[in-house]
Amino acid sequence: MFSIMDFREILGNFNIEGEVQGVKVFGAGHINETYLVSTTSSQYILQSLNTKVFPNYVGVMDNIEKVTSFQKEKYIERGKDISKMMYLIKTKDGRNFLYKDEKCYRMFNFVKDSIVFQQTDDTHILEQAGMGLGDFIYTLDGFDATKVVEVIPNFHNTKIRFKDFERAVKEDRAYRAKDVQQDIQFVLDRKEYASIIVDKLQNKEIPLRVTHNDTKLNNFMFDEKTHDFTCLVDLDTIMPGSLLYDFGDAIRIAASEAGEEERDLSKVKFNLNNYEAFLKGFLMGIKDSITKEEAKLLHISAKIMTFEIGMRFLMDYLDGDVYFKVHEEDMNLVRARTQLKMVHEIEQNEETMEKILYKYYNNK
Ligand code: GN1
Ligand code: MG
Repeated sequence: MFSIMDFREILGNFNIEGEVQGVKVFGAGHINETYLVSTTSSQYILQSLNTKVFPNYVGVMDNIEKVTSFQKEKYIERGKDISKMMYLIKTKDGRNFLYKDEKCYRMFNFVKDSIVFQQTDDTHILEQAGMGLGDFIYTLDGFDATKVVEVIPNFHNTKIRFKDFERAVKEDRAYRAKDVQQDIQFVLDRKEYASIIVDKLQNKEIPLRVTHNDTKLNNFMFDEKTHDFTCLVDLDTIMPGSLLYDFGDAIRIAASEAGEEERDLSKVKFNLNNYEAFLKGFLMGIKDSITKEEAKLLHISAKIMTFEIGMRFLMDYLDGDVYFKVHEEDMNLVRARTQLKMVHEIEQNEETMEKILYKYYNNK
């Protein structure tokens, strides 16, 4: 438990308005600690960034500052409401964050009257989410990707993730491999998925962009009343990447009928209506900023990104839960299994997914 007193000193360093009235735990991320701070005149998000996952926290904060400033300018040019985007609240001495007791604290504005959804089959929400992501990439289209640092090197380099996975299987640090042989084999049998996006990026067949890199549905915010998209949160992994990372990672949750931690695998199903709604919104949001090569791979990206995270969860289970927060002993295995089941589901639906893609993307 914590009290406002614990936060008083930290909050005193930031440029916030009003007297602090309350601080409560907020959100459901696996990596950072997040709090909602209420003052007499406003609300803010305070986060302590996990410096073990992000040792280059200076780079993380620098990326966020650069990208949100660029976004802000574009919003103003386009007459869009900047209170509907996330930006940094700096410290009183003008810094992006406060480093205290080996922790990196940063604050953001709280986008008012907004909510998140863990899961939904409401096509308005999904179309809005797709449009929001498409618009995010569209807005950052002119941003030079070399201006942001790769804060977690090779984060979505699925080829390297695959090698790491093979290492985890071989070392079997937590002595768990014997019980999950089928899951391991499922991953090993799909080695070819790992190179599809990475090779195209390396060969420059698809462009390197600035991407979000963590686009699960609960990182999208919506207006409480209209359920229209407001903004994307969790900007730590903003890095150079491919839009296919973002689209695929979003679909793996947006088009799943169950959550990442569902134990009943019969509930883990791919929902084509959800996929269609998200895709439709995405193509509207991104306008003509998408290239033909990228568009051609949109449906495939869902399978690849789901495969990647399934492999990461299984690897962490084999390593003894050293990366993702777990609240039950087998949590990483449960997460791995939902994701690998989703891969199987996507494989079954791939042809239909491609047909739906060309229903909306006509620019062949
Ligand atoms: C982590 O920040 P959070 O908890 O939403 C992870 C993502 C995974 C996600 C799976 C930096 O995201 O890559 O897709 O868990 N972020 C990092 O739920 O590893
Ligand atoms: Mg994250």
